[in-house]
Amino acid sequence: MAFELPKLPYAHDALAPHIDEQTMHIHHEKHHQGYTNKLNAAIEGTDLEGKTIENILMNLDMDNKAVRNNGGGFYNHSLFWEVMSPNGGGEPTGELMSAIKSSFGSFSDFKEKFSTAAKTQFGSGWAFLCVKKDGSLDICGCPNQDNPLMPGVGCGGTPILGLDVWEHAYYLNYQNKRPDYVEAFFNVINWEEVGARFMKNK
Ligand code: MN3
Repeated sequence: MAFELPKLPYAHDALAPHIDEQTMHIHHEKHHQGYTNKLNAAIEGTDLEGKTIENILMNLDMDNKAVRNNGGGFYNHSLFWEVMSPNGGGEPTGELMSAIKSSFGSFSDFKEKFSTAAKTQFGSGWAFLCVKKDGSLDICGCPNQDNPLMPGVGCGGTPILGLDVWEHAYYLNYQNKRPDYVEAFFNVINWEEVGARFMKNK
């Protein structure tokens, strides 16, 4: 069974003005579809066919550039759409908030550390909030489509929140002003979904 482009959980214009409709169309239907197609082509007829994307990434041969780039791209964008919502923003609650406080000090300390990872990721890449094996949270930046499920990448946890800082994610609306895009992202974070992912992976 080949990987399929997941449907967006909201309309393309639902995240505006924070993320504009045209960017969502191009990002989802061109970029994410492209990673999906190229991932399927790269695993077809190999022993990776039929495995879950998590299994593929956790056991990845980092020299397999086609699967590293496109499997990473498939997974990262699938996470990205789900952790945003038109009803998002604000702050998390419950056990996730407790974990944020115990790992970073406060929500604003977390926000600053996550934003710094996103703003300072050189070139193309991602910022991730991850759950580690001991249940603590960590933040890392990763280049290109790498993510911390891959061997030796980032902070080595399971990503529960990811922010795409490739220029294709923001350039139409924000041009070179990546910090403005990072700030706007906090208005659409779906903390309910991030919290559910925390509970599942802690
Ligand atoms: Mn992207």
